Amino acid sequence: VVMAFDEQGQAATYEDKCRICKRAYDILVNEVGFPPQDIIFDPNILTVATGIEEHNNYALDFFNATRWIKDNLPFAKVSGGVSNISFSFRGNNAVREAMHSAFLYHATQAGMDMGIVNAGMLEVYDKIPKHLLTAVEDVLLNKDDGATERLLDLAEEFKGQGAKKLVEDLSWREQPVEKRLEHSLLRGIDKFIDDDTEEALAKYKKPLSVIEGPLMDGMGIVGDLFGAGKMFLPQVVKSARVMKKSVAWLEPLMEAEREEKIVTQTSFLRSENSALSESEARAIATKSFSNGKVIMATVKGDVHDIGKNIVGVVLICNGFDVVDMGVMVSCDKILDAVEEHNADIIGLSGLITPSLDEMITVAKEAEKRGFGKRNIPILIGG
Ligand code: B12
Repeated sequence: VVMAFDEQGQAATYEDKCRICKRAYDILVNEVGFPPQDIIFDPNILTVATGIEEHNNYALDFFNATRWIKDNLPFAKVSGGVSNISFSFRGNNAVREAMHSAFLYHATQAGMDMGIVNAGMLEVYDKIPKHLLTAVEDVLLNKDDGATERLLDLAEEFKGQGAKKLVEDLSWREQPVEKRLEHSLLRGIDKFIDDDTEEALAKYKKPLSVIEGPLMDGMGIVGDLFGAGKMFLPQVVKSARVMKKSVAWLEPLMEAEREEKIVTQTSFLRSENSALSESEARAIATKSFSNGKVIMATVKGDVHDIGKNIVGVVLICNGFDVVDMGVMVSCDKILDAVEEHNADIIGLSGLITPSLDEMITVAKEAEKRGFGKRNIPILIGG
């Protein structure tokens, strides 16, 4: 990691950031033979809105220098310590969170690869109140001489808010259950998720309808914001945890639905044939409700499992026995499990592009092991 410093001190302006990073790059790559893809530049994120005029262009200088580094120093990465940007608003978390989020949004657009940021002090870009966002972006993009003054005035309105306030301001709890679920998913709040899931179940009747309805809708919004660079990885991790908690609350109910069917069928079988023992009848009933055994796994290299888990639950509800192998599962392990469990179906999940290649590998290896001749289908999804 190369910070943009030289014998004169730290680079503050666009020109100095570019010049020092270029100098370091040339020494590392051309003289030392260091691999350029292993260089991470930190071109200094410096505090804006300090009241000192020379500081007004600091954010813009960082964005522009990042763009220049990505265009001119091939393969090098860019990082930075984000919370520095908002130091002049210490004590005013609402403004700081908005500044961090807006800064990250513009910096990633410019090509910033990574950053050091307090995930607890990060607002969802699209959820920043519009007038605050305008004031923050006017400062970050140094729109005019009055930008700092306007943000300082506005900051008064937000004093004492921020991370703490999100938990304390419960006005969103007045909204319909779908909106509350969406809010919890977007903000990564798990405090009310069990209650809201229960309420949604009362409304939607079936657990699966809750998953496929409001929960999937909420995750769709999370995905869109993430894709647009308006939500950041730590926030999405929190959303994913909330989603998992909700699905975990619903899961036993779906299991219970299946168990009820098995119990009914078991007693029906025994009433038809009194020679059958309870366990024999149950085994037949279970089998009659089993459409086959599925080995489910997220393929090697991929950690996404929410979709796989949901599909697993849906399959169970539809009478399949599911062996869930988890995430990042190697080809060999998946295929060994098929043999060990004498499975009927392979289910592969993966959401990142390289997973598609990994799925092809699994399919080819499955063919080699003769699963094709045994008519074992491979379901892929993601
Ligand atoms: C949540 C999430 C994460 C979470 C995952 C948490 C978890 N435990 O799963 C975290 C934050 C960890 C994460 C990490 C990353 N993510 Co991510 N993530 C998402 C996000 C926002 C939602 C995925 C999700 O859960 N959706 C909800 C579920 C219910 O939907 P689903 O997965 O599509 O599943 C449905 C179907 O696809 C299908 N299905 C799924 N599996 C199967 C299997 C079978 C057999 C069948 C029949 C059907 C089926 O049925 C499901 C129900 O309908 C998506 C964006 C999006 N909207 O999809 C990005 C997304 C998938 N992630 C992405 C990326 C890039 C990453 C990272 C590489 C980011 C990074 N730079 O580190 C890492 C990946 C690390 C790795 N090695 O895997 C990209 C992938 C882009 C690409 N083309 O490769 C996406 C598309 C976001 C984006 N637009 O950039 N991510």
